Amino acid sequence: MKVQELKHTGLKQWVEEAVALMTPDTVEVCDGTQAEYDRMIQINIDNGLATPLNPWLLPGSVLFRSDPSDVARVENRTYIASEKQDDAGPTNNWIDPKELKKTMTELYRGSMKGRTMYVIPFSMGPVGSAIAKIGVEITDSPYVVANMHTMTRVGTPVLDVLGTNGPYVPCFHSVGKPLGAGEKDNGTWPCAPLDKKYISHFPETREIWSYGSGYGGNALLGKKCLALRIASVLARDEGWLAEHMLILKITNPQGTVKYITGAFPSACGKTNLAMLIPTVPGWTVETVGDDIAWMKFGKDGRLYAINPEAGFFGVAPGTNMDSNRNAMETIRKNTIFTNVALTKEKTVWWEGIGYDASGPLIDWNGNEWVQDKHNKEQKPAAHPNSRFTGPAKQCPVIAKEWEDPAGVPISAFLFGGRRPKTIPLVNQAKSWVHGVFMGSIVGSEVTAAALDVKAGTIRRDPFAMLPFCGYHMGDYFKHWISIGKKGDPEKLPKIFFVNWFRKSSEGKFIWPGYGENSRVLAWIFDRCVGTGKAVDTPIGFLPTVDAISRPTEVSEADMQELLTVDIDGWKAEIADVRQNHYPKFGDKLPKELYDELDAIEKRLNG
Ligand code: OXD
Ligand code: MN
Repeated sequence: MKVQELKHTGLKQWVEEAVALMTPDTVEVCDGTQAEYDRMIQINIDNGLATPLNPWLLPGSVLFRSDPSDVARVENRTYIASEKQDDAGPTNNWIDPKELKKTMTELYRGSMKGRTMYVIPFSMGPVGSAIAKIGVEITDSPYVVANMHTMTRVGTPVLDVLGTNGPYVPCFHSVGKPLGAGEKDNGTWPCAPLDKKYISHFPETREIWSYGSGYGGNALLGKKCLALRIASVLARDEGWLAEHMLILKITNPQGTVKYITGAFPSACGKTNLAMLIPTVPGWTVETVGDDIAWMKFGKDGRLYAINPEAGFFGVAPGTNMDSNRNAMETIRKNTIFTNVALTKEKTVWWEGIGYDASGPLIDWNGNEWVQDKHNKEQKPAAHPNSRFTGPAKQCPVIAKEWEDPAGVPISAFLFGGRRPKTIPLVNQAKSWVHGVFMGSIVGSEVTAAALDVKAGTIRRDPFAMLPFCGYHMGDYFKHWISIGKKGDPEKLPKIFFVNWFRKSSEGKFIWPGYGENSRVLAWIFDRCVGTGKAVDTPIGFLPTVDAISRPTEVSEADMQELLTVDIDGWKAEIADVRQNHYPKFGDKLPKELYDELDAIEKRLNG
């Protein structure tokens, strides 16, 4: 479709202005068809940026290798450009929006020379759903177009919903690599140097401007940028929740269904939990979403969640038939792999895929790589943050309700992170505010999903939203407290803190995780229906030691340790929150959370 044919006059004008600024050679409005997806992939193959994979083993799938400087979200180049710095808060980077727009306008000037500008109308959430939001992304990357096809709902049906004057979030994206006359990418992933990359959000005007990176969360603007950073601001203003949460459906042996959402920092196995295969007989777990939940109160006073996405953008390393069989089945076809290794048979391989490399591989840098299991220093063949982009509808356990425009009613929220010590296997909040307290102190050992944080340390990541909250985190806590005040306590989800990552003094994991987490989910489910045995402790309700069935590989002593309150550890935790964590939020930290901190401390001392 041509720009001239756009019926939405505001949108048409916005695109025309972008064309005048970015001066692409041609412009295309995306229709969202399979033919368009195939063409985007073919353009990348012709440019030497994509390798088609074995059509018998991985039909419809391709492999991309990005530039080594463009492999993860760049948090130190991500900005919340609110009018007042105080509204962005201490955990976001801020630049005055006028200044930032001036800088970025100069970067965008002529940035699409030699390229095609694609205009992608997309819907976050089922097209036409009352909870869904529409965005339009302008990009010069056919890789982004193809990924957006899988991750969102794209094309003409979205324009039909927009009509002639419907609201949309305008999103600019350019890889920042204009081409000279006759120049081609020729196998070189286009992007700009780090100091020219900007992932910018303008919360008051609800705009997103991204420049210089072609990688996932920096470039697929529906996901982290719209569905979390901008949506969190909309949610605050409109009284709902936009959260970094998976959504799962769980059915007990009697056929009763509950829906649970869970917030875990990046790289804590959210996708694995969302698709887990229960080891507890008679229970079923199905997937509604693996990364983002938008929740609104329904007429019955319950919170209903939708998954605004249409695909999974999952971390490949560590994914295998044991850790996540359903993800492996999902990505058997029509999948975009980025920065994994290539085998001679033109299939894919990564560290933790569950078997050794069958021979020499091509690593994510494009070099030959021969597995050497004796060399602990060997660089990985797949980048630790290498990804698959696969359609959610291909997931064998996708719940039938996953596209229900009304959403699914939520019974429980989980919060968790990678915590080798102190935090028990599971712990139920005594009240809504206690649950908000739990969310506010989430922390995790750092891994590889972001480029610019040091691996191995624990970073506090409140509600797993640290890199994704579009406004002051203190105000965000306040918003959570206000949701609790608005809701009927009987109907609000119950809140649980979980930790699958406890380690022994020898540094070994003492809980097996993965499918065995269903034992914990079963207890959480039981608590939601009013059964499930628990003891009241200073930090919350913990299961009695016999309330959760014990996996054979967990000793009785370890089970006891997983379910015991580590008084000294918790005292240290509380002191750390009081001294190092809460003061960051200044006077925006709600008083209710300090009261909660005092109350827990008192109970621990009592
Ligand atoms: C993601 C992330 O990619 O949280 O989902 O980093
Ligand atoms: Mn995520």
